Amino acid sequence: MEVEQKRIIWLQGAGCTGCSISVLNSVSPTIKNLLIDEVVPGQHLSLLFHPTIMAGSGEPVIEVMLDVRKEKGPYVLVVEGAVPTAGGGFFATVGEEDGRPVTLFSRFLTLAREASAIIALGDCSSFGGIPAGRPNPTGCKGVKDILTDEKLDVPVINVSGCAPHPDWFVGTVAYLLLYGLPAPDQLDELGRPKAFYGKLVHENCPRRPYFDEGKFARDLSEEGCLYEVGCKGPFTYADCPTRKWNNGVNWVVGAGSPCLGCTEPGFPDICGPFYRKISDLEKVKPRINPR
Ligand code: FSX
Repeated sequence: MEVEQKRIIWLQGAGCTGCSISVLNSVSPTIKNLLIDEVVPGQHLSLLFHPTIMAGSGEPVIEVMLDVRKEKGPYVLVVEGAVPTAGGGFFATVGEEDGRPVTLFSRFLTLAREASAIIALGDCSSFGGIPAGRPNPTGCKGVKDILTDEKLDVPVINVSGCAPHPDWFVGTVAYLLLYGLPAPDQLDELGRPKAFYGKLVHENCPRRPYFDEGKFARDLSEEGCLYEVGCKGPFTYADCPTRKWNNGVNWVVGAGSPCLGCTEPGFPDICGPFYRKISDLEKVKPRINPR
């Protein structure tokens, strides 16, 4: 059977590269399976450009990145990290043209225009995340906000989280390969796959019975719901309590720490201080049980 090559260009902006690290830690399939094998029968991912893991560097890889538009067939653009827009975007650059650095902002727009879909991987790329935290001197923005500003209508799937779970990325890619773009009712109002972000952390938290009976821990070592010590689970959508991390070993509340709200648009500004009860509930109320 002929194997179809599904081309991916992966841009990195303002972030910590934790999104890549998380995906590299995928267990089933492993990153080797993802890059070498057929992810779904008859389809192979062709990761043409990834700043951290590609072997090449310099002009040749920039050419590969740009040539993706000339060759026939669709490609998916993965964006990790926020896109700086202040000062013409010079806080992040990707390669050069005529000896001058080219901004990520400009590369992103060039590649986004012809992409069949964009996966905004991580909270920074989805909503701005930590790089866009107050006072945001670099003017960092998430992908969707930039496309809206530029009046570009390209399908975006937000795979939020700081960092995002590898399964959320792999599952999203597998869905794209198997079925194409998700129907609107498969995404939440923030453009995230409901399969992974459909439920509040609070709904499946093993400490939920404590919340219901009003038993709240006053410090992290106490028995009880962690809401009073900063848990953001009541307004955070993600399947961490059931999927867990590190191949299902544990998750944040299981390890005795509050959920930090890292999949949500307000992260980190409205989620901080992380270990204090959220003080301005008005900001998050609209996000509680909006469905
Ligand atoms: Fe952001 Fe990615 Fe947080 Fe880091 O680069 S979502 S800072 S885990 O890794 O963009």
